[in-house]
Amino acid sequence: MAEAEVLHNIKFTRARGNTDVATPSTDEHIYSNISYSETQRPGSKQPAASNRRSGVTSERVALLVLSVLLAAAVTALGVTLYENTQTKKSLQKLEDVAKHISGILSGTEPCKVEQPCKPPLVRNETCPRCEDGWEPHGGKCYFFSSVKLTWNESRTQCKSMRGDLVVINSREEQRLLESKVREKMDNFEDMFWIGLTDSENEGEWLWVDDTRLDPSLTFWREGEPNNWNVENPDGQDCVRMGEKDGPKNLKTWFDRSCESPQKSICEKPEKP
Ligand SMILES: [Ca+2]
Ligand SMILES: [Ca+2]
Repeated sequence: MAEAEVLHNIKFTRARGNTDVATPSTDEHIYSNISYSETQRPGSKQPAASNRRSGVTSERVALLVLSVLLAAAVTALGVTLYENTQTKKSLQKLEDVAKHISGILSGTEPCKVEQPCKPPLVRNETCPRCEDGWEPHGGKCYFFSSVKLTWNESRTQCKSMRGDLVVINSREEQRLLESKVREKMDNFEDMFWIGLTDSENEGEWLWVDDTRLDPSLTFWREGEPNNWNVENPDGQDCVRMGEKDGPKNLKTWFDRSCESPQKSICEKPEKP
């Protein structure tokens, strides 16, 4: 708002003469012109100043709100950074544990006395005693060979590593091997030799340790063994196992021509 100059006449009155005299006195009037800007008029409303104050107040409120928001953002950022740091620490610990376990299993890292290995990796609070490449379980070491050989060649390979083709003595052992083989198979035909054969007498199944197959502990696939002789006139006298995508009912044994190249499972006891 533009300033407006205002002119005001103000009258001052002064009594003339001696106040002790009874004659009436004559008042002397003095006028004075006083001018001032409307905006400076004492007691007048000052909308411009009020607007400025209002503007300043709004700016302060906005500043206060921004400060609160900034403080909240900084706090949230701090919490996020803290949580990220904790997560990274946890992941690092897990990674260290995984490396330690991997080192123990591969034999590159000795098992420390003050840090005994824990179940289910080992039994009796001791470290696994399998060589590099062998997988421990239940006091035994297993080697899953990816080289495809005849049944006899596979057995020779196992023996060269002071083991033999695997003998399955329990349902629990079959469950373990079925699970391991399922992971390692590339397709439904990609099976593994086990140490079971009827090459001596047809239908008389013997393990490589010369024990007879327990009829209550067999895991033949439906329709097996069938001694199918179209592929080989000698029939099928050796056993391979594996199921890639089929039912998980443990029934994964197939008799097969011993001359057919297959992968294989070797077994030997843990080191004393
Ligand atoms: Ca047979
Ligand atoms: Ca068969």
